[in-house]
Amino acid sequence: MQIVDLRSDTVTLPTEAMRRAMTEAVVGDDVYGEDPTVNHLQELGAELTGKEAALFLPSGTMGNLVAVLAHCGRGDEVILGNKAHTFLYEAGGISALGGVHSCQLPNQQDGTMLLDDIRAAIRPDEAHHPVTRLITLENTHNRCGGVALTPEYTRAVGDLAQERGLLLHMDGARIFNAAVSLGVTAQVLAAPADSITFCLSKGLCAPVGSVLCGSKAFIHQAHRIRKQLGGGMRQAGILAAAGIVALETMIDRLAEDHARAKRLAQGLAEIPGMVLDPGTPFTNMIFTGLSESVRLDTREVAQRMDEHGIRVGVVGKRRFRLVLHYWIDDAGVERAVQAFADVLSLA
Ligand code: TLP
Repeated sequence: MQIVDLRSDTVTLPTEAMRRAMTEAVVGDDVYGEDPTVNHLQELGAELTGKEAALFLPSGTMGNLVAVLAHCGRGDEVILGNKAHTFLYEAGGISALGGVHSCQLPNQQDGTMLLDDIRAAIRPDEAHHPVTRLITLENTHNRCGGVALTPEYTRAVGDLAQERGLLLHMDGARIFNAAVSLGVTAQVLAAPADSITFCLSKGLCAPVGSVLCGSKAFIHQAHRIRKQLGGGMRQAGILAAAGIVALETMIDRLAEDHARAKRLAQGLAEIPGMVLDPGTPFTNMIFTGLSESVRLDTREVAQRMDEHGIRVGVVGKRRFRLVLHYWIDDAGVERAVQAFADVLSLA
């Protein structure tokens, strides 16, 4: 039975074209800066985000960590959302490894933090307080339903940061989903930020890797921190080759995932017991819950869905996350709807 894996877009396998590019990649020692394929990927990443320079990293988590460590010193404070991936899912790395203090502000449903909340959170210059150094945003915002932050909002946060002498980092793990859904370029979305991380290994299907982009001076510093963290990779061009294929061929097609997410949501909305989050989906993710009439909890439902060959993401006792990606076609969407209908009719 073919599995329809809706748990995440991180489960995507590399395409045939990626596998071919990986076998044929010209490589060198990237710690010496001598891997032409890594260098090419970094140039592409910088160009796509409109930054001066870029750095290839093993993961999005390391990209965010390196960015925060490059922007902040020990004891400095970063302002981020209470639903930010960096706050929830990166094992507290910024504090554990960087001694960076975090100030978590409520994320609104649309993935933003209120400008007034940010203003109020900036510390006065006083010996009792840590020094506020950095603001981070997430686009698209994972735990806020995969919603895209608009260029206007990002610009407003960028202006505020600049006014108050702060830096702005963007966790743009899915920045191309945001760009495609808003009909703007990633450059526009990244422009107000001093740095941005984007991932190659989610909707873009590359097997490994993220790219951190920013000014030349910032990337110089980030390069040293990546080495400190053990993230300097040698013949990494094998991986970067897949990343190049991802950037050259997989961005525009993300619109197909967004369209399938809409179709899946429409199908699910018809099923008694399913309660979709308002507005879902915004991009390639659906957040949905079980009504009180359903006796089973999400784990039990997920187990039964597994028996139908459908894997779903459990994000709470009553909530699922379903993520569309390259390896889920129209037939997969139909099968997922049918399986939910069958499982919930017996639940
Ligand atoms: N997100 C994963 C899980 O960790 C939750 C997923 O399945 O969505 N920023 C954002 C916004 C992310 O969603 C993720 C991964 C990362 C950073 C980290 O990327 P990796 O997994 O490459 O370290």
